[in-house]
Amino acid sequence: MSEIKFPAEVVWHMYEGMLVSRMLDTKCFNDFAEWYPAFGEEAVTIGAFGSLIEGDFAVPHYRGSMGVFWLRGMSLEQIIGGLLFKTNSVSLGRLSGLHGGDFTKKIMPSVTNVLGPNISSGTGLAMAEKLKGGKGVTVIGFGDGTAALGTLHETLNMAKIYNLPVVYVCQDNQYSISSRSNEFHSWDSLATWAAGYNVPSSRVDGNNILAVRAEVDAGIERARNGGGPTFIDALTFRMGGHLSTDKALYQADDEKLTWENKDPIKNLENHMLNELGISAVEASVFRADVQSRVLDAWAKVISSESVTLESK
Ligand SMILES: Cc1ncc(C[n+]2csc(CCOP(=O)(O)OP(=O)(O)O)c2C)c(N)n1
Ligand SMILES: [Mg+2]
Repeated sequence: MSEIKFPAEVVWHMYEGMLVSRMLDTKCFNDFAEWYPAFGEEAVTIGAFGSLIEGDFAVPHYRGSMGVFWLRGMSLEQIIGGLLFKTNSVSLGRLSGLHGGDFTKKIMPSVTNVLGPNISSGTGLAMAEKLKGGKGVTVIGFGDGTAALGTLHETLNMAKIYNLPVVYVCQDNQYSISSRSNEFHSWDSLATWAAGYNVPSSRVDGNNILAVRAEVDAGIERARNGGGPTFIDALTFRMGGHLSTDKALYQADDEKLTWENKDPIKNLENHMLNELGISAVEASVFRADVQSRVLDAWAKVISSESVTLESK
């Protein structure tokens, strides 16, 4: 990781974002009957959306979306309010926490459980921005399973033809529920597909947040300067089942271990210890602080007013 340089405060912010995501997921995993965690995929979500500025648009994949909400300025209380159907939630309980968003912060909600439409509607945002002559860039996240749908292929072609300011980031965790992506994709890397539509594309180590962010930054710059779309296949691994009740018995033990050793949060911590000269104690104090902020916000929100039929 050492070859890619970011200012120390940017690295700390990435670390904080990954911890917020991991801790919210852990709480949901433990407390809810059913949850879809992004364990192990935080470098993709936090890396891909970390450079967006005020006029840009975020269109996150459902898995790990809460980390993106936080990056875009939603408070922990608002995010948790969305999970618990509280009156402080942006949608007043009409959208579940994972599928939420906030138009005022230019975060497109995925709205339904149907996969694929966020790719086309996100591309529509990029087209609207271009027609208006704005400088905003759209980053769209989606899974490797979702990438097999026609939506991505139609929109990639269109984005190229219309030279749209958009970066497509595939959160390639190698699984669609229990199916292995190499069983349902004809290419090893989805970047090959995008290249077929003449869209600049690459595969990046999705467990290295510095690499993800650097690659997405290049795509954002291309888009902002009128260079059109970019496609990034961020290769990562779903550390665990599709949802909390799935024990992922179809994942091989040695493979699980290999990827656990590549945990993106530990990866960044090692970089901070070795390159930024922070101590293990500093890292653990910081982790504990993020955890208590998440748990305090949760305790505050859980006892607040819930949405009722009368809520407006
Ligand atoms: C159009 C559509 N087909 C199938 C499903 C059922 N489904 C829900 S999550 C999921 C897995 C999607 O895999 P991927 O896009 O790789 O995302 P991941 O869950 O791995 O993050 C599927 C098939 C759906 N919600 N929508
Ligand atoms: Mg997947």
